[in-house]
Amino acid sequence: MIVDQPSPAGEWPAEAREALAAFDPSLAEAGLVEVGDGHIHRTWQVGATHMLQRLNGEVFRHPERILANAAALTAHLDRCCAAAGEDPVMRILRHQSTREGARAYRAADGALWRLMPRLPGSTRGRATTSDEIYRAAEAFGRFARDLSGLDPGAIEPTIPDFHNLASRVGALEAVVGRVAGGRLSRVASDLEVLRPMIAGFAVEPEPPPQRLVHNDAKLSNLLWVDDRVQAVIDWDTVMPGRLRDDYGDLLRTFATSAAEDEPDLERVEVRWERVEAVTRGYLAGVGDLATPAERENMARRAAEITVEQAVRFLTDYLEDDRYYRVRFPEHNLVRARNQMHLAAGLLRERKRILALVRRVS
Ligand code: GN1
Ligand code: MG
Repeated sequence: MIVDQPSPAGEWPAEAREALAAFDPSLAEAGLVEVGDGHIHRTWQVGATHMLQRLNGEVFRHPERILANAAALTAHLDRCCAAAGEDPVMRILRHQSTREGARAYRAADGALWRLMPRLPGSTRGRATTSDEIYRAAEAFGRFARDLSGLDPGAIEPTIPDFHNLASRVGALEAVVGRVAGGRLSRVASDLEVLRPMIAGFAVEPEPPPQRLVHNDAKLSNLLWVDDRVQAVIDWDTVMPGRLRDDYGDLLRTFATSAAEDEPDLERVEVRWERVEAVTRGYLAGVGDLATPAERENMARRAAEITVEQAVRFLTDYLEDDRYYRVRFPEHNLVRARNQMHLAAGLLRERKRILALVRRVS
């Protein structure tokens, strides 16, 4: 977790204090430290005990769905933990109600703020060993297995068409047709590389979303205690989806040791031992949940979801960085090029990945 130094009192957003007072006035004087590794919401650690978050209402048009879904997921996972004899306090995200009994505090500007007791453990910025990667992938597989007992209809999609490549490509082409000059001229050669890659996927009709999956399966969404994954966090995009999306995202983020915004593309290379660790870990986690057809789709998805992510970063670059938080002006372009390069690497390994997914029992 990238935790900045505590901000001087004067720089704390007044709204954060206001929100804390609505939940628990005794927290209003606690130290606030902004946690800076999310792309979407703004998050603060409150003292040692809570996390406070301002939900991004541009990205999540119905942020109240995040809260309703979290309540349903918590209730279900509590039952899973009880059945498995595990301590739910350690694994399960909870939301604290406001003093008036609401699931979140609505500020004067309409934004929703939520407060969550902090779970034990910490996030990690890098995964280095195969064992660590295996455990991370296994945790997301197990998460899907745990959720398989919950009716997908109980969870409302928080972002429609979230992992729909065709609709992501449609959004990119729409912005390409709308903007001119500057940023568009900078991406001309990127579009030349990207378009044939997209065409190569021969966008097939998507199978209907069948399962509840995490939809943002990556290292920064896990809490660790020593060498164990303590909890899967960031449930905002848990919604009906496909196993292949989580497996694909895991390969997108773990197949290379480089970060998704590494500008030196030589470092963005697929490492086979990482691919193996993800595959073995994820399949161990999902167990017999994955059907043979789902396994075949999983192998195909790794490169595709990485192209999808490149499309999303490039779209946002052309839209002047409305969606993802950026740290410098070309950040989204750097991210997009990184993901295109990685996708090409994953495409080269596609057959080998398929053979591996078929082989692992
Ligand atoms: C966003 O904020 P964060 O890091 O959890 C995004 C994911 C992307 C990811 C790229 C709601 O997630 O879909 O894959 O960035 N979340 C949303 O790392 O768009
Ligand atoms: Mg997320």
